[in-house]
This record gives sequence, structure tokens and C-alpha cells, in this order.
Amino acid sequence: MMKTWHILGAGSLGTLWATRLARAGLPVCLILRDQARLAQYRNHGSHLTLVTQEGCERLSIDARTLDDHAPIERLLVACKAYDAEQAVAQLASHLVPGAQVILLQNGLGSQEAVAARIPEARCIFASSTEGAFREADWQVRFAGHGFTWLGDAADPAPPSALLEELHCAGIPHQWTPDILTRLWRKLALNCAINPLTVLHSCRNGDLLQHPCEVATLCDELTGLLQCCGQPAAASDLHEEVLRVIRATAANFSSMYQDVAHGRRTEISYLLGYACAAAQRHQYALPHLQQLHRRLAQHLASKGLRSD
Ligand code: NAD
Ligand code: KPL
Repeated sequence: MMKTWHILGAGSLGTLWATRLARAGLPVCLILRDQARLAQYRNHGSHLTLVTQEGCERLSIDARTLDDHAPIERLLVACKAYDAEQAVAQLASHLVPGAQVILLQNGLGSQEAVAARIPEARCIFASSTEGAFREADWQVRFAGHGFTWLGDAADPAPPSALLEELHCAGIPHQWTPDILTRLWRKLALNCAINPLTVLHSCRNGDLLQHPCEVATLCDELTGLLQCCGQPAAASDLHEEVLRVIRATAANFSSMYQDVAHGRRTEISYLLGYACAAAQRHQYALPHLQQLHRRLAQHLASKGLRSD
């Protein structure tokens, strides 16, 4: 019997995964916040729409609420990092022992918090470079092809059946024993690029006009990664940051877009996590800490949460 893919967080990335899995004929069920949200989904016709360059696809997908007690064997957590722990805690008692739980959150910190809430589940961390955004309720645009790395820091054995289903669904991915290296590397890239794009109010490419600021942050981040036992994530960080800035020059970073749309950012799981790790290791990061303070003040000045 196939395991149902329960999707917690029917936002951009959750919908992107749900529609591709459903399109491949795999059993998928959305977990919505409450009865009101479920009623909205049913009134909409119980389907999600995936918009790609090839056109629109409409997929009928089941849904339930967080308080439905049916057991869950496989869960994809696609909430923002700041919502993940509480959302998972609400359905922790429905997870069967050994349930597979994929955590799609960006940054670091939320994964450990979720894993601590569900010690009997197998938590699989993911780091994704795919891009999607919501065009309307229950409709997502696949904006950027990318890749998803998956791994379990506690157990290197790949979950073969799950990976085979991702393959069938056409979700580009690879299992890695070094998922923490991937997550730290992405965190460092995001810390070096995203806050500066918010504070300078610019596209990624415009950061080439601030070479000293970028270089100083990369230098501190490289030291932090080494100090945290992540030398592979530290390797050639500055070169890669410059490569990403050039390759995404015309884009606005995800944090820039969050701020522009008045949405809460994931600052605590990026800069906040880096600064807290530095403090634990008594490693000095004066520029990164100053960047964290400036960003928090900027967010507060816009009426946005700074945690
Ligand atoms: P999103 O805001 O579009 O979707 C999150 C969804 O979770 C929302 O629909 C929200 O209502 C839902 N949610 C929150 N709490 C819930 C709860 N208690 N019960 C049920 N639903 C709940 O976010 P997103 O852009 O899909 O991002 C999700 C994660 O993936 C983030 O950590 C983000 O950084 C990461 N990510 C996103 C992209 C992307 O292109 N969107 C790419 C890479 C990584
Ligand atoms: O991941 C990104 C983001 O915008 O969140 C990039 C493009 C790498 C910039 O940090």
C-alpha cells in the first residue's frame, strides 16, 4: 500500500510539490489550518493549479484539517521556518512511529526544533533551489527550475521508496549524507546577499557596487563555518557568493520580496542563527552582528516582525 504524501503548508512550495506528486498519480492530501480554510478549498472545487511555461494544470487533491486524527506515515512540512515547529506539534500525535517527515524550511534552527518535537519520526532535511510563488489562492507559478538536496543527519541510509516517488514525480533531487553542509552553505549565501538587498533596496546584481561589504561578510561567514565544523561549506564562499550575485543579477532576493510584500522574513533562521552560533562558539562577527541589528531595525521601521 502506498504512503499518502501529507502536505502541511499549502503555500508556494507545498503546492509545487503537491501538484507534481498528484500529477504522477501518487496519493496526496493537504493539511489545512482549520475548518474555515477547508471550506474555502472545497468551495474552490478541491483542486490546485500549477502554472508553468507550458501552461496551467489543474489537479484534484484531497484535503483535511490539522485536527483530523487519521494516522500519518509521510509528511512534507512546507510552512515558513517560523511556523514549522508549532504546526508540526499540532499533529505530532497523528504521526505513526518511524513516519517520514521532510522539512523544506530555509535556513537553520527550525529543523532541530521540529525534530525535537517528534523524536519517533524520521526527519529528512531538505535544501531547495526551486522557485515558486503564489499567483492566487490555490494557484502557484513554477518560477525557477532548481534542485533539492535531501538528507538525514542522524541516518545516512536513503529512504529508497520515497526517493523513487520523487523521481516519478519529476522532482529533481539527490540524497546526500552531507545535508548539514548544504544547509549551512545556503544559509551563508543567503546571509551574504539577502539582507544587503533589503538594506540597499536593490536587485541581487546591484550588490556588485558594494564589493567591500560583501567581501567582509563572506570573510566573517567563512570563519564562522570553519569554527562550527563546516569546512566544506566554507570553501570558496566569497567566489560562490559573487557567482550567485552575477547569475541572479536581475532578481530580487526572497527576503527583498518578503519585505516588499509586507511579509514576515525568516531573519531568525538566517542571520539570527548565524549570530547565535557565533556567540556559542565565542567567535567574533562584528559586521554580521551589525547587519543583523540594522536589518532588525529596518524591519521594525516598516512594521514587520524582526524575529
Ligand atoms: P508560503 O508562505 O507560500 O507557504 C507556507 C504555507 O504554510 C502558507 O500557506 C501558510 O498558510 C501555511 N501554514 C503556516 N502555518 C500553518 C499551520 N499551522 N497549519 C497549516 N498551514 C500552515 O511559503 P513558501 O514560499 O512555500 O516557503 C516555505 C519554506 O520553503 C520557507 O522556509 C522558504 O524559505 C522555503 N523555500 C521556498 C521557496 C519558494 O520558491 N517559495 C524556495 C526554496 C525554499
Ligand atoms: O536563495 C536566494 C534567495 O533569494 O533567497 C538567492 C538567490 C541565492 C540569494 O541569496
